[in-house]
Amino acid sequence: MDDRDEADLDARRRLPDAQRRRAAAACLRALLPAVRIEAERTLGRAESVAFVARLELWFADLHLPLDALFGDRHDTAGLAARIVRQALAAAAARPAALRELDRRREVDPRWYQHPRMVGYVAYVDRFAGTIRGLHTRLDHLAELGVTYLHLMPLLRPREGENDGGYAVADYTSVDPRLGTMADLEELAAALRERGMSLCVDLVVNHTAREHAWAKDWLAGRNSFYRSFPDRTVPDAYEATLPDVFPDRAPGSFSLVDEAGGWVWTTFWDYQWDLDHTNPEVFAAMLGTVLQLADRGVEIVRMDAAPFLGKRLGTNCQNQPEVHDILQAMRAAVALAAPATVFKAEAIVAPEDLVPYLGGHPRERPECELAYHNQLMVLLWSCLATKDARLAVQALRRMTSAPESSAWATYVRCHDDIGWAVSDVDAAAVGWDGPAHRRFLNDFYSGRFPGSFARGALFQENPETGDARISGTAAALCGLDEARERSDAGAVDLALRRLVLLHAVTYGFGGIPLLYMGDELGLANDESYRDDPAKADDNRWLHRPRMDEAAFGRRHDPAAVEGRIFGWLRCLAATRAELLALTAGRTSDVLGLDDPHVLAWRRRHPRSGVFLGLANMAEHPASVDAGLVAGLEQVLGSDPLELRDGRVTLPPLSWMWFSEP
Ligand code: OTU
Repeated sequence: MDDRDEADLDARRRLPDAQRRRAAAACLRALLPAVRIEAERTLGRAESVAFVARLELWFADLHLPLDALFGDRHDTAGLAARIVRQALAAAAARPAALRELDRRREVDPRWYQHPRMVGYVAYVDRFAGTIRGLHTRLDHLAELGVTYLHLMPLLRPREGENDGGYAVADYTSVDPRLGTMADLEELAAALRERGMSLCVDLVVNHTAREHAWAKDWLAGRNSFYRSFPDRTVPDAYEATLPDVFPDRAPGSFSLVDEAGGWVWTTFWDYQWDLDHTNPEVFAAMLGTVLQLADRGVEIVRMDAAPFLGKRLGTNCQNQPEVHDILQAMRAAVALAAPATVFKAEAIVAPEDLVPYLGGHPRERPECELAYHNQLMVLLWSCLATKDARLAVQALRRMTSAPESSAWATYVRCHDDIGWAVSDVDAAAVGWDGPAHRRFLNDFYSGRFPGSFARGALFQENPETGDARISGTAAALCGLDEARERSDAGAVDLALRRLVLLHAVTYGFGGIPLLYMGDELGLANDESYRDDPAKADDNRWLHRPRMDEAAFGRRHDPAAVEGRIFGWLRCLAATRAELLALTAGRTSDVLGLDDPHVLAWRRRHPRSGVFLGLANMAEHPASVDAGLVAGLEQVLGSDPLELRDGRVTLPPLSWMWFSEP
């Protein structure tokens, strides 16, 4: 971007909206007659009517961001016309079964907000060996009430180290170790049969350096990446760039070779950042999404979304370009495959998060879903401090997300936990932000005296003292430690913690994502150390293989696995019946007189109030009985007990209430 006039980057974004919309409308008028004819020819009468209706609805949402991104150097009208034709071709190639799905989704466009939604996240190989093998796991998913399956990256990665598949060498084929595109298509169809939606990653920020685009770029045949002949520009950017992997991949640039210069590598050195200021990159990535959508992928997880735009003097995250790219992509995909929704993977500060859901001063369609990493981090903070104050403070301060969106709520995922606790929130409860984050690392790595957790520090930065945490949910909840000591009381506490966290994510109003293995309390997996392609990355600690013996005990109410599994089934089944858990409306987090209790309330015009209570302390807590007046308990770790005008909450207990 150093060759562009940085001062002008926002010139088009600053124009009055009305003026930008008029330009888009004029462009659409010019385009429509020809597209009408082409659409009718390729799609037939009925489908073409729908396509044109979508075009009229979405065109401004495509044109505005394209113009902001590329308008200073490219002809926006020409570009928009090209993207529309790309979408039309994808619409024409869309299989009949997916067109039927489009119809259903157009009737019920907020399908992803239904309380029946429950997600499951798994590595294909670690869960089921291969994509075909997954068919034998569908009953398991159905038992857990799963309606959404996120398979970790499965497109063909580079050989050797590949960051768990996030270094893609070919977006058009599946990792041959896992199966084929045909297998994926078949799986998507089998999932649809059972009312489950397939979610797949789009690694949009970077490709593997072995990708054909990178090879062509090296040969001078495209300009998909950028390189810098010496350290001048990289140094200028790095002055304000935080390190994502400071421990094993410091810096954000890597040397291609003496002649090739330095290329942008936010993550590992074999992951080359694409140059998203080039419209050809946009079109190529769009092609990838459309292709996946036409195979039956319904949810596209936009990996590392915050990093798509780079501006000198910033941390190069959450820049305006990022939102323009996602919005333009959103509009283009809506034209071709309206059943598809986007999920933003933006693990950023709370104030930067809501824009990914389209929550800007003027709302714009962007991603329907985004990870609620605040809730995740705060829940772990609650368990360590045995107190809910910070969570109450931070959740109350969050801006609400657009009504059309849904949070993906989760306890654990395949990544480390980064302590995105804001200094402002910490200060508001009388804590020091950096000191609290240090405490959390000490606590979850097990070095804090009395800690029950068995995590490991990830990417410790000796310069800043920052670190993140790896480890399975069970290990972080104390189960590994308790089992090692064969301490039945400690096992009970660990299970209470694990179920408590899930009771919040399942009851918070969003799509709860269950991470494979957590339904059985799987332990840390140390075996990654023996594999040279994994040994450098301790996130593999919490990416275990499905343990068949543990799996076999899932229905045994006396076994640890059976106890967890039973609760998760109950949470999903109960949730499905509670209209107030429809995503989209904000949960009101309540300020109570007992600092140990996290309480949240949701309302739905058709079903009234839902109330959730969670006692984070390891001793009893209580709340005013008035809170539950007129409500009935629908689920809970313990039965409701009223004493002296208070609801008593046993240690680490949780309860769900609803209007009868
Ligand atoms: C994502 O995570 C993936 O979830 C990781 O597994 C990948 O390694 C990475 O992208 C590269 O593809 O920094 O520590 O705000 O938090 O994109 C993990 C988003 C990461 C980042 C996120 C990234």
